Amino acid sequence: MDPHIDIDIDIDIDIDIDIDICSLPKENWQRDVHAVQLGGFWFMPESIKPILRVINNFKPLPTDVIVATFPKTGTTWLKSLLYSILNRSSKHNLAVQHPHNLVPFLEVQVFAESDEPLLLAAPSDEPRIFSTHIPCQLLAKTLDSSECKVVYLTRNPKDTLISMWHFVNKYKPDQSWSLDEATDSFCRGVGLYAPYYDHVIGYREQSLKRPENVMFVTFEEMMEDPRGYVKKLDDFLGCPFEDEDEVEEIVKNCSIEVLSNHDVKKSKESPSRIPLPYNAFFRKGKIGDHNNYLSDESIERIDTLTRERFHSLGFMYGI
Ligand code: PAP
Repeated sequence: MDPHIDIDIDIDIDIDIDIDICSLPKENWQRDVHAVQLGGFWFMPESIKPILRVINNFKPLPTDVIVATFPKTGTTWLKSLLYSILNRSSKHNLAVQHPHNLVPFLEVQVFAESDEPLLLAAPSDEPRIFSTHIPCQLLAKTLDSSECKVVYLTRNPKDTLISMWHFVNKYKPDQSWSLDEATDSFCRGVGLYAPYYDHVIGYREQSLKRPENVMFVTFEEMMEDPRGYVKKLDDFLGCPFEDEDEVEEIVKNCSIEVLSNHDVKKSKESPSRIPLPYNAFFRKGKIGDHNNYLSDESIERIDTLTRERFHSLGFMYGI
C-alpha cells in the first residue's frame, strides 16, 4: 500500500440540525427501499436525526477510542479486538455480551433517542470505546476537536458488497435483492453510509493528516497478520503488551470461530437497540468470498471503479 497518497476531497461539510428530511435527495437503494442523501452520503431516513445528534452533541474525551467503519468491513471483529486490548481480561465479557453491546454505535445506540448520550458505559469507565459508521466528512469537526483515538477499518470493496448482500437477503427476506441490483447500487454509490469509496478516502486522508490520532487498517492486512496488528493497535493506543501469550489469547478469543460459538451468540437475543439476532454479524469472515458470487463482468465493473477512485490517487488497494 502506498502511504504517499495525495487526496483532496471536500471534508468537514456544514449541516443544519433542523434539516427537513423530506427535502433531502432520495434514491432507490433496494427495490422499494429508499435512501436519502446528506452531505454527499446516503442513509436510511430514520438514521438522519440520530446522526445529526452525534454530529452536534458528541464531545469525545481525549481518552475515548472510536471504531470507525463502513458497514460490513469487519466492525464486529475490530470492536472485540479493541475491547480486549483495552480491557485485558475480557474473555468472559466477550462470551456473554455482543461486541455491539460492549462497544456501542454512537448513532444507533448512544444517541438513538436524545441529544443526551445514553449511559451505556459507567461514567468512570476509561477509556470509553464507541463505534460509528458516520463518514469522516461529516464527523471531522467532532474528531478534530479532541485528542481521542480513531481506528478505521476497511475491506476489499467486492467482499464488502457480498457481505452486505448476504446480510440484507438473510435478515430482510421479504425484500429479495438480486446480486445484480446490489452491485449496481454499490457502483452508483447508493447504500447505507455510501459511497464506499468516499467513506474510505475520507478516513484515509485523516489518518495521513493526523497519524497520532487516526489509524487506518485493512481487513486483509489484519487477517494475514492478526498478532502483528494486535500489537500495532496496542502501540497506537499506548498500552503495549509485555506478554506475547496475551496477544495470542486476544487473537484467539476474537476469532470468528470462538466469538460465534458462545451460547449467547447462538441465541435469538438481540444486541441492545439492534433488532437482529446475535449471530447476524458473523458469517464466513474470509478474504475473497466475492469470487464465489460475482460474475467476471461485475468484478471488472467494480475493479474499474476501484482504479478510478483509489488507484488514480495512489492508494493501491481493493483489487
Ligand atoms: P456491521 O458493520 O453491520 O456491524 P461488520 O461486523 O462490519 O458488520 O461485518 C460483518 C462481516 O464481518 C461478516 O463478513 P462476511 O459476511 O464476509 O462473512 C462477518 O462474518 C465478519 N466478521 C464478524 N466477526 C468477525 C471476526 N471475528 N473475524 C473475522 N470476520 C468477522
